[in-house]
Amino acid sequence: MGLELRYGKLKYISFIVLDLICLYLANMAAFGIYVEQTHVPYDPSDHLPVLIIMIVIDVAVTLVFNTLQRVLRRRIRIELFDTMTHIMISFLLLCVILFTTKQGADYSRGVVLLAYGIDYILLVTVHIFWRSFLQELGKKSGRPNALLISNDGFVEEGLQDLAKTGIDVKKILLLLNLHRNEISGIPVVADIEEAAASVCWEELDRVYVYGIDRHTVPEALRKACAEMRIKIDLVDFKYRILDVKTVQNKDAKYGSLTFLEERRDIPFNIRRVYWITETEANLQRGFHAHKRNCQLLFCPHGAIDIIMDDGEEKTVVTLDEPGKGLMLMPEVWHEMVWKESGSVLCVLASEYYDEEEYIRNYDDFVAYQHKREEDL
Ligand code: T46
Repeated sequence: MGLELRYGKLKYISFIVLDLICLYLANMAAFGIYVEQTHVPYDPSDHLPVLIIMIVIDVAVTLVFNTLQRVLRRRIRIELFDTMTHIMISFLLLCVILFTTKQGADYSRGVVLLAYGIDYILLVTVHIFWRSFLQELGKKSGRPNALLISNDGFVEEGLQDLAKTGIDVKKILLLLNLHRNEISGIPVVADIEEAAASVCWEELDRVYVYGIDRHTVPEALRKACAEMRIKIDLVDFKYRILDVKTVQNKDAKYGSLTFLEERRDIPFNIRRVYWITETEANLQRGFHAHKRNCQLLFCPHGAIDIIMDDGEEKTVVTLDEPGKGLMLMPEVWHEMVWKESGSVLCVLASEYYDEEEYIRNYDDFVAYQHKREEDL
């Protein structure tokens, strides 16, 4: 774990400490300049009560207004603006406090004004240098650092895939989390807020979505990524064959039992279940794609071919045993062909039935695919 704390808080704290040092130095400099210019016989300790109030205000403004929120990825313009906002709020609060409590000596106003001016220049400079230093430190491994968004069913596969492409997954967000704290030594963030905070503070270079529908990426995370200018990459797959757990009794007369568990085996929330029965051999159904619906198809009895087409290539998977499941992602054109009469198709779906969400014309499907690619 090294020096890194949850939320990258150490970096946050380091900026607060630097801000306080700047404030102190700015006050000392302002006091020195003021005394030298005006030749007033004041001692620096006379300024101490005001300085303490300034420090308290500084910390409060940082925490309450979250003025350091984007400090790790600020560009110069944002740096100038955010730091100015911080200084202005602090200055106004200080004026109110000094006015109401009658704190400070006659010269305080001049020193305070000068101190905030010097503080502004110091803060901007220190932030820029400290940020570059931290970014250099973060780049040490030379490999991109990523947040992986996935779910229990697909996370391990996602880690392996990303490792092959030379990406260091630093944190994992599980959308359907069964209270796992780490996977293969990589910490699992507790919730979406923590993931968003990680994006803001951990200098992550990439966010990968693996094995879940792109529409389920939480809004808070989208916003954090947009703010930090991090692109959300979708490690897309069109389908997966799942080995559904089957309990085979030693005595064949008891048959076999196959079971699926939400969250453990199925990487989406099940909103709907349907099944197709009383079928003839060679029956053809389907001929559509879904915009959002993720589905798990299985055939507990008989054999059914599922023909999938992503607009570029066709793949056929035969469901011919109860323990074979087909996880079918949205935006895949699919057709089903019954190989035996009486075969049963069971489907678990992530969405409620909504005809608007179907694409039932192949040309529309191809056009939709092209549009999606352009949008990404
Ligand atoms: C899919 C494949 C594998 C409903 O009213 N509610 C439902 O939940 C469903 C699934 C269908 N319907 C109605 C809509 C149609 O009027 O049932 C009728 C037959 O549906 P469809 O022609 O879409 O059936 P299939 O076998 O072509 O497709 C079905 C699913 O609809 C589809 O989502 O992926 O099975």
